[in-house]
Amino acid sequence: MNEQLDDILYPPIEPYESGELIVGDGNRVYWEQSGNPDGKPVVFLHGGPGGGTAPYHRRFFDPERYRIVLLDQRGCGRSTPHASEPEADLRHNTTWHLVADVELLRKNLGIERWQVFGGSWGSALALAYAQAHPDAVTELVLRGIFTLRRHELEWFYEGGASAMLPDLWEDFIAPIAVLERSRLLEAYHRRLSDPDPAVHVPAAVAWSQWEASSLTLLPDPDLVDTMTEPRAAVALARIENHYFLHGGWFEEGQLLAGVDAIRHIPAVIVQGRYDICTPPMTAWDLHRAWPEAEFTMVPDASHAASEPGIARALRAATDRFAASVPLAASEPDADEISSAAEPEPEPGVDLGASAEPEPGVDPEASAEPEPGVDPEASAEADASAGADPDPEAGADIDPGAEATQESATEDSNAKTPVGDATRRAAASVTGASS
Ligand code: STX
Repeated sequence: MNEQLDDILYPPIEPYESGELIVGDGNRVYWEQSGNPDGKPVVFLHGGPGGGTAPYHRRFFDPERYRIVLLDQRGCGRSTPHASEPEADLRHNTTWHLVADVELLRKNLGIERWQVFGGSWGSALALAYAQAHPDAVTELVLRGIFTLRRHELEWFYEGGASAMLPDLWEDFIAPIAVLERSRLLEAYHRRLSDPDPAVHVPAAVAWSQWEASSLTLLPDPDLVDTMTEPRAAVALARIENHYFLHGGWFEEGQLLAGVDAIRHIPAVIVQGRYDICTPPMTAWDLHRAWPEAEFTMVPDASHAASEPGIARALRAATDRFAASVPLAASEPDADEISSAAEPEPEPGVDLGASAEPEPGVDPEASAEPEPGVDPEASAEADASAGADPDPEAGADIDPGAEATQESATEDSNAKTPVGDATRRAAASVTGASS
């Protein structure tokens, strides 16, 4: 994380509580809460899928006004079983399992409605969640929009982006035999699912290095190092490849077609102009489908939430949505928030902001970042996608039901105070950011 980011984001904080949610199928999902326990609830949806959360993800939110919830999606971060393990089984890891996990967590934390914040894959998951559970969402803050349509996946994993990064592309295809290169997602799947580490580790490292190298406008060696560490790389590559081979279990274009279900929800879309991983065409398509959502094209950024222009726009959005939250008050009325919100000038090019400016509220007033501490180097990505629960998934998956059953028998979805050990663990997490 660069120094500039310390001037943009809130100071590093530690969680006041954390736990594991038993979600069924043997999976436990790590979650944590930080900020103000009586504040405005927000859930952070990380990228990849398979990227996990990082401590700096707490810093997009005013800790005095927000009750900040982070979770590591199935199979990554501190959730178990970890997808890097030999026995990892991804059959119970799909978009619709994750949507159900987020909803189960909301209920278990006793939160009625929350803001959903997600970039990249996190934006896809946020859209999917909001479209499935629109009444649970107060606002959406979306970055680096990704909807997993065929041409988005072909752009990044089947050769399109080689036009921009030909040198790095050579490294990406190096583990794949020439005769297999016309179907790279499938060729990678064969290697990533091979139980032999001599086969799956180099493939995962090449996959994650390709991704890491594309996320920032200027090279970020720390980010590349973090994302190519073998355990993190294997989880990220296996989970991403699994999701992308299945098109995220979406109908083609489902997340854009589903916008009607959520267009009444106040939303902000932030997109980097030179995003190679999730190029601006998708954010533009979302903007066209959803003109009421505020749209910002950041002129000097690529993909990562840790890029200064993107981080600034994201913080401006969360500050604005919290501007009317009285300090030390409990959950505010969502309508009040959206009507009192005041857009603040952003460095990006504003291509169609629709929020109503109202005089008198200074969203910056209570949000002074403190310079000085570099939490953890990382880049970020999260995205969310939303749509109807998959009919295909519904019958045999039903994660909610299993979760209830399992938590009833194991009784371990109870909230637990954060002990010293947990605090230390939380402070030392270095998984791929976003
Ligand atoms: N994947 C885009 C995405 O969500 C296609 C993403 N890429 N890298 C990340 O997220 C992390 C930085 C979170 C690992």
